[in-house]
Amino acid sequence: MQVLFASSSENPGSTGLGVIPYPITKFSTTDPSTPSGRKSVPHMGWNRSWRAWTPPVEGDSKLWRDEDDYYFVHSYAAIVPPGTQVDSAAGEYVYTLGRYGSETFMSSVRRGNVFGTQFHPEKSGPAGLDLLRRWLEASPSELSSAPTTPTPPFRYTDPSPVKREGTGLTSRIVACLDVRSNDHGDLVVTKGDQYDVREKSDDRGVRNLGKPVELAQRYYTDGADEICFLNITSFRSSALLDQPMLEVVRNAAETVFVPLTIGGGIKDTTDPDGTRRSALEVAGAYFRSGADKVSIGSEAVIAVEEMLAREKNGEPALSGTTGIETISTGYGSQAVVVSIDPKRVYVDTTSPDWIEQVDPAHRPCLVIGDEATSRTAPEEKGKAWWYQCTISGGRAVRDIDVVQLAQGVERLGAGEVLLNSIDRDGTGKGFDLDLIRLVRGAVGIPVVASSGAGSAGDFVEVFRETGVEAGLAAGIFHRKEVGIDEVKEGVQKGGLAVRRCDLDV
Ligand code: 1PR
Repeated sequence: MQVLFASSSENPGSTGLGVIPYPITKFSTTDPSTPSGRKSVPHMGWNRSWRAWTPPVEGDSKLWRDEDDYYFVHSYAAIVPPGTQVDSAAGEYVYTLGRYGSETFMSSVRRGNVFGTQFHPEKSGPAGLDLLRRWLEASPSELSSAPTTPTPPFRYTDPSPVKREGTGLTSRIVACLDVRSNDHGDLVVTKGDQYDVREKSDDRGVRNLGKPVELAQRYYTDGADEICFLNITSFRSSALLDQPMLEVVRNAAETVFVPLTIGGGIKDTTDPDGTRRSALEVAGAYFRSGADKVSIGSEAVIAVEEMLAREKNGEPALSGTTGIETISTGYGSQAVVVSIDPKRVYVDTTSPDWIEQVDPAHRPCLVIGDEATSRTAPEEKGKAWWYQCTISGGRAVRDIDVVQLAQGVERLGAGEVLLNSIDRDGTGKGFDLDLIRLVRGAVGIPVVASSGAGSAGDFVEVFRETGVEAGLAAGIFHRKEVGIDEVKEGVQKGGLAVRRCDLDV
C-alpha cells in the first residue's frame, strides 16, 4: 500500500508512485492514550478498520465491510492527525481508517481499480477473505469510475464509536505446535512438561498429539489469532535441503489464513553437499513457503553474548552479520521473533549478604518472592531468584539473563519476543507473571507470554497484570481441555478486546 503514496519517512530521498498524494510517516512510541504512556512499534496484531468518510460515497459501500478486525504488522502508515481534512485530490480516492493508540491512519485506500491495504487481508481470517472476494467480484464499471460523490475534501467521522481502550489492538491468542520426529520417523506435534516430551511410561516414547497441518487447521477454525510451529529438535541437524518443516508451512499456508510463525534451526547451516546457507537464506525459504515470521532461539543467545563482549572491549556493538540483523534488515523487524527459554535460578537468602551471590550484571533481573504477585505460591514467599537463559531447548545454560537477552535482541533488530518458561512449561499452573512483567517492562517490542496456561482465567490474568500483547498455549489446546473460543470468551468477559470470528462469511 505504501508505495502508492507520495513519500515515506522510511526512505526520505525517494518518492512513491503518488497514486495517493499523501505522505507516509512512522508511528510514535510515546502515546498519551495508553496507561504506560508508551506503545510498541511495530503495530502488530489485530485491530479495527472502519469506513469513516462522510457523507457516504455512492457505490463504495459494498466494496468494504463496515467494520472489522484485520491483521496489521507495520511501523509506518498514512497517519491522519485527528480532525484534519484530507483533501482526496478532487475526490479521486477513498480510504478507511484504523487507530493505533492516539494515532489515526488510513487502513486501506481505493483509487479506481487500485486498492491498497495497510493490513494483510490474506492473513485476516474470514473477514480478510471476504474483502478480497468483494473486490474481485466488483464489476469493471464499479471500479473504473472514480468515487466522484461527494465533493471533496472528505472529513472523517469521529472514530470514538469504535474506540477501544489503550492501543486498539485485541489481546492475541496464539496456538503453539512443538514439532519433531517420533521414534518411527513421523513428524508429530508433541508436548511435554518442563521441556521433557517423552512419555512417563517405561517405553519413554515421544508423546504424539497429532499431525502438524491438521492441528493448525483445527486451531484456525477455532479462531486462533496466530499459529506458531517450533521445530524443537533443530539443534541436531537442520540442513535446509531436507527440512521437513518447509513442507509443513507450505501445506498449512494453503488453508490457514492467519499469521504463521516458524521457529527452530533459523541459523547459518551447511547442506549435506557442503553448500553453505546463511540464516537469511533459511528464513527466506520459510517466508517463500508461507511463513510470516521466523523465530530464533539458541542463535539469539549467542548473538547477544557476542554483542555484549564486543561492547565490553570497546568495539561497535552491532556486527551486522547476525541472523537477527540480516533478516530484520531484509524482511523488516516484524518478521523476526526471538524465542527465549529461561529458567529460574534460586538464591539462598539466609545469609545477610546473600545479594553478593548474584552477579551485579544479573541483579536487574532479580525477583524477591515477597514483592511478587498474587500468583507467587506460598512456598515461594521470601525466596529470591533470577532468570537464566538457555539454549538447545533448555539443555545448556548460559551466563546471560532474560533482561540482558530481551534488551539485546531488541537492539539487534528483533520485532517480537516469545517468552517461554521452562519452570512453567506444561504444568498448567498459570503463566510466570514475575518473569513476564520483568520482560514486558524491559523492552519496547511486543511480548508473547508462553508456558503454563491452564485455564481462560490465566490469560485474563497475564493480559491484565503484565500488559503483554499476546498469550500462547499448547498443551490445553492439544488435549482439548480448554478451547480457543472459551479462552476468548473469558478474556472478553475480563474486559479485554479479542477478535471473535465468524467462519461462515
Ligand atoms: O534454538 O532456534 O533451534 O529453536 C528451538 C525452538 O524450540 C525454541 O523456540 C525452543 O523454545 C523450542 N524447544 C526446544 N525444545 C523444546 C522442548 O519442549 N523440549 N519447546 C522446545 C519449547 C515451549 C513452548 C510451549 C509453551 C507452552 N516449547 O513452545 O509450547 O511452553 O506450553 P504449555 O501451554 O503446554 O505450557 P532454536
